[in-house]
Amino acid sequence: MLVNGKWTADWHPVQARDDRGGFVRQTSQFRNWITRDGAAGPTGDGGFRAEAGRHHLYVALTCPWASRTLLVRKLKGLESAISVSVVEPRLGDQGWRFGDSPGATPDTVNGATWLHEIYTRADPLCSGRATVPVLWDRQKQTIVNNESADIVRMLNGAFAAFAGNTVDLYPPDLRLEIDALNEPIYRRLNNGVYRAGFATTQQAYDDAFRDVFGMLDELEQRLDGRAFLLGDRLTETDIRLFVTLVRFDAAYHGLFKCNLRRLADYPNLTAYLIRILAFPGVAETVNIDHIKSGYYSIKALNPTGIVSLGPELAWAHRGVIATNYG
Ligand SMILES: N[C@@H](CCC(=O)N[C@@H](CS)C(=O)NCC(=O)O)C(=O)O
Repeated sequence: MLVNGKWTADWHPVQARDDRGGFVRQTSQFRNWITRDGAAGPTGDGGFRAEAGRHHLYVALTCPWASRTLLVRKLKGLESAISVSVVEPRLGDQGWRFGDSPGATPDTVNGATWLHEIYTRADPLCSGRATVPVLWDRQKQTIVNNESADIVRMLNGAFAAFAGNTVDLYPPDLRLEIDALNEPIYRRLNNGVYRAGFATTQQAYDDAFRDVFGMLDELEQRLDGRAFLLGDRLTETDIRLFVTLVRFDAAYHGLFKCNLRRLADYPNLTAYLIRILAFPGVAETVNIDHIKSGYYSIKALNPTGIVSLGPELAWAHRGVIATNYG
């Protein structure tokens, strides 16, 4: 992580824990908002106006948080307005690195080797973890925001003039329901799997494990007879759930010890996953090779770095998974 702008070599996935040994996620530091007219958003400073070609998104295909933003960029048809760089799947001794292995790209905007250089370019005395996603502003030469939940909202809301369609993932009539459902899905499932995987006490693991499977059981019931979480429209909440489901059997079931059931054992959730994968462009944002090699490279959990060959993913044989991001 960065300390006053200098990289310190002791990267470890768990930098903070609560008094019961539970994993505590760092809060994101850059919280400006891109808006249609450049006015300030809910947090941060103003001056970040939506413009085609002004912004660049840094992502890892391993990472569910980054994948949320990539997915929204696709579903909104913002590919020509917002460019993308994809880091190498494995975290190195200086965190995320740019490269040219299959599915990864160089940093075409700042020419960086390591993602942490983007952070110190934005703030030379920056401290904290250099996480993906990062939304970069070419004009101001700084990071707009590094919190995926914010980036998802701004890509959906501020870029209407540049979107290739009229898809709205946060429609006004569903906002209350979306916000209400996002909270437990994040706490119990999106972050719950990390709390299980990175727990440092049995108690913290047990609590997280129960949260994960309690939530999956509830969602399995909720999807009985419904196409999407809030009815027949795909919303932001579906995107947030999808990125965890698509990684579940490949990474969380084995490496994070979320192994009461596989996702494949939930018929409604599996059908739902396949339904979302079938949207044009969605499968391109999913790279199982990056997901597996990325998670299994976390040394604290897997010192040998050996990547599991299984499990077989029934939905991945339907030709819906691209191995390269294009
Ligand atoms: N709150 C952030 C979390 C992002 C995050 O934790 N990303 C992970 C990858 S899944 C990361 O970049 N970790 C690098 C590190 O912790 O040093 C968001 O949702 O945008």
